[in-house]
Amino acid sequence: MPRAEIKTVTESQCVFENDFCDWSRAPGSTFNFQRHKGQTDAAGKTGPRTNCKGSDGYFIYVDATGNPGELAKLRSPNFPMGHYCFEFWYHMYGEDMGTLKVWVFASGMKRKLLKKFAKNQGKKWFEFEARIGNNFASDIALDDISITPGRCL
Ligand SMILES: [Ca+2]
Repeated sequence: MPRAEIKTVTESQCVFENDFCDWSRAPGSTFNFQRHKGQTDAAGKTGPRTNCKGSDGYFIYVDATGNPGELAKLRSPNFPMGHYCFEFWYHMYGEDMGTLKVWVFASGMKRKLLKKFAKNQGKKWFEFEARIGNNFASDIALDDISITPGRCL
C-alpha cells in the first residue's frame, strides 16, 4: 500500500474520536494501533476500561491477544524547527507488559529518545513505538496526544 504523503503542521491535537488525525503507521511496524472504546479485555487483566477522561470515548491501543512480540510504530506529521510541548495519555497495565518508547527524529540526525532530546536542526517528527510483551496481558493504550508550539506550561 503506498504511504500517504506526510504533512508538515505547526500543531497537532488528537483525541481519536473519529480517526487517527495526522498520525500514521511508521515503517518497520509489524502491527497496528487500533481505535477502540470500552474495556479491551473482558476479564480486565490488561488494558483500560475507559478513555483517558474516564468516559466511553475512543482511545488507541495494541491488542496483545495472540500477538506476542509484535511492534506497532505510530508516526506524527512533520513539525518545523522549534520548541514544542508534547503531551499524551498512556495506559500500560498487565502482567506481561511490553514497552513503550517515544522517539523524536529530525532531518539529518539520528533518532533520539524524546526525554533526552535537547536541540534539533530542521523539521522533526515524533514516533511512538509499542512492543507487545510475551502474552495477552500486554495491551498498551494511548489517547489525547497533543503537540503544541512552545514549552509546556
Ligand atoms: Ca479519546
